[in-house]
This record gives sequence, structure tokens and C-alpha cells, in this order.
Amino acid sequence: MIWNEKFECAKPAELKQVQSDRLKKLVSCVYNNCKVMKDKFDKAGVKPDSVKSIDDIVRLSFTTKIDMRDNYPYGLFCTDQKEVKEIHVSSGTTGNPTLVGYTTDDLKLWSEVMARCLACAGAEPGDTVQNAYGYGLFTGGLGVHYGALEMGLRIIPMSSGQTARQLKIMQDFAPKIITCTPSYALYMAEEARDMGIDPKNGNWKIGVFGAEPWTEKMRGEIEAAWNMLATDIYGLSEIIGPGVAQECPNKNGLHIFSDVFYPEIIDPDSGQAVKEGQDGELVITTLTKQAIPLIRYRTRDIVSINYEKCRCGRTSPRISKIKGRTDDMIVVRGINVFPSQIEHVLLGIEGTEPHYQIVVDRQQHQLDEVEVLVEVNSKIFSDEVKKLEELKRKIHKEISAVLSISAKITLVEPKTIERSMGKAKRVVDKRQM
Ligand code: DLL
Repeated sequence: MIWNEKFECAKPAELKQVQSDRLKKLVSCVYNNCKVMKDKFDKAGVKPDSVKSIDDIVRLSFTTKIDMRDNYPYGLFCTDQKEVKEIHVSSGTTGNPTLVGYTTDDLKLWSEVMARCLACAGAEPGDTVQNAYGYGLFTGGLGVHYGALEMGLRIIPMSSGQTARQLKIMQDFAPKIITCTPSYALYMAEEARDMGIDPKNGNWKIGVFGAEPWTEKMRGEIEAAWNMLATDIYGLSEIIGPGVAQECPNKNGLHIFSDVFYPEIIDPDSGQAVKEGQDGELVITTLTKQAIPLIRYRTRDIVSINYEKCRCGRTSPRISKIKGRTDDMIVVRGINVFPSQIEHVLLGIEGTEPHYQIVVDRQQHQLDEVEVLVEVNSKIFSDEVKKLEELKRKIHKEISAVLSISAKITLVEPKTIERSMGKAKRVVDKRQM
């Protein structure tokens, strides 16, 4: 079913009018309510009332993760904190995390776009969904939860992990829809088989998988393992959380809800639009958000876009699956990891050198493993084993606290990590995705 035909199937001219009206309101709102944004407009020499249509968006400055970090925590808010009803945070590049805040209307918007996603994947009111995205500061769990409530689904709020219990609940309550990261879906199938449960055998029909990159090959494996349709959902905390774009059963791109999240695809170096169908960086403007509306936010995710009407009847543009990133962020078990976060930790620990390498690997159908190779200085290296073990434990503790995942720490001799003349190769990703 199509949750909001008015917007998801709007004629292009009508949609453009809606986008233009919303952009005009947005620009005046941020200019009048956010000093940081006002300064940006003034610096670029753009007067809010000179923005007449959505085509004028290209005259506005980009917003980046650095803006979010530099103005942490409240600098980009356009509303009073009393209006903010919920906050979430996701990993930032260094030090400060990225904060997202929602007013009551922002939470309504989140519920609406997530309902559109679940319906787009094939859910119908009355269906049961087992939600195995993490609940908490990560936006996955609550985002799906709000959308499922809005749609009138029966929700099993499992959160992630507890796989044996997850599988038992799944068998007992026969959910039609499963939501989790694609790697967890594969892992669960493997665990099910080990427990003597045939994952093919169940009521489940639809998976709504996202929060990390995955390939068509992985889709094939998940669909075969679970005997279900595996759809892709995309989103990011800064924009709303999950709910930015979603595949329909045709699996030919993710419908992006451009009446509220206006997409542009740019060349990451020049900042200019690329031609339709070409790969580029996805830039999003949140046309109706209140607490932290973002203008031309550089997601760093690489996609292409297609404006043709889809066979499902939706006219909303479709982005390709995420093809990569323009920065060095990696997503491990749905958690965003920036090498700079690890560097930050190491710089604060005596005896380590700022030379390190992160190795990410995934054995067949297992969860991602992270190993951090850390160079220690020669003085430490000649120390007794006990001291080295202590150092290792300290690094492990601090890195796990910052990344929220447990990484294996390997201390290596001075000068063993390959030096680079250009951009250091901090990440070795061995995953066959
Ligand atoms: O991962 C929101 C989300 C939750 C999306 C549940 C889908 C399902 P963040 O933690 O802020 O938010 O991470 C956002 O994760 O910029 C992408 O690089 C990556 N990402 C998210 N969805 C996909 C996907 C959530 N379907 C960052 N495919 C984004 C590939 C994805 N990468």
C-alpha cells in the first residue's frame, strides 16, 4: 500500500510547488532563529527573501558534520530547548557526538515517514513487526517503533542482540515483518540453523534492512536463508534517523521522500550537481523539520538518482543503494566508526604512537570483527609482558567506550605499520559484502 498518496505520487509540478513553498518558510525560519545559520547566509550574501523557488537552493551554503560538531550541543537549534521532546546522538568524527533533537512535530514527521517506509516495503495495518534494531540513543529502534505505531502494526520491541530469545519470540509470535541490520539478519539465520530451527519455515515475509551498506549478493543470501523479501531502508540521524528512503518490492532504487527531504546529488569536489543517473554525494535539505532543520546537508554517502515514475505508482525519486562514502567512515554492526575517533583515544594514551590500522572482517555469516593494530614506542615495547598487557587492556577499554563496540587490540612494534606518502590507509576492510 502507499501510505501518503498525496505526496508519494504527486505530479512533478505540484511537488515542486510544495518544495518551493517549504524552502521559503525554512530559509526564513533558520535565518531568524539560528545565529550560526544567519551568519552563514550573511557570509554567502544571500538574503532569505531572495529565495523564491526550490531552484534557488543551489545558492545556499552546504552544512557539514563539522558544522554539527563545532556547534555542539545547541548551536544549530532553531527552537527553544523547551520545545525539544527527544534527543538522540550518533558518532561524530572526533570528540563530540552528533546530536539530533526532535520537537513534537518532528516526532510526527518521523512517524509519518517511517510509516511510509514500512508500507512501501509491503506492511499492512494489523501486521506484526519484530523490531530488532537497537533501542536507545541509536535512531533505528525508536524510528521503526514510531512508524509501526503510526501504521497500526503490532510491535515486538525486541531491540538488537539476545539472538536465542529473538528466535524464540519470532517463532512464538509469527511476525510478518523483521527489521534489523542486514548483517544481523544473516547472523540470525545461521544461529537459527545451529539451534535446529529452519529459518525458511515461518510466517515472515518482509525484511526491512539498513543502517549499513550491503550488496545484492547479500540480499540474495538473506532472501534464500529466510525465504522472505529483503528490502533496503536508508536514513541518517542528522536528517531524521531511518525513514529518509525505502525500497518497494520492485527493488529498483529507494524512494526518497522528497516533499520533506529534498535530495541533490553533487560532485563531492566541485560541489556542482552531477547529471541524473551519475554517481555523486547525496545532499539533503530537511524542508519541514523544526528543532535542527538542515540546509544542504552533505551526507557523504555516494548514490545516483532516478526521477522516473516507478512501477509501484510512486513518483518520488529513487536513489540507488549506497555505493560508498566520500569520507573514511565505516559502518560496523550498524555503528558508525570514524578512524579519527580511534586516533583521538590513542593520542591520550602514553606509550602509543599515532600510527594505527583498523582491520574489519566478517567470517561467513558472522558478525563483523574489528581489530585495531596499534604501534607502541620502543621504550614500551621493551617493557615486560605484564606492562604491555596492561596497556592493551587500557586501550581496549577506552576504544570500546568511545565506539560502543568491542575491538580486538594488537600491539605492534615501532615502525611496522605501513607509512603512506599520501592519505594514510587507516582501514583495511576485508568484508566480502
Ligand atoms: O543508521 C539510521 C538508520 C537506522 C537507517 C535503521 C536505516 C535503518 P546513523 O547511525 O546516523 O543512522 O548512520 C547513518 O549509516 O550516512 C550511511 O552511511 C549508513 N547507512 C544507513 N542506512 C544505510 C543503508 C542510521 N541502507 C549512516 N545502506 C549513513 C548503506 C546506510 N548505508
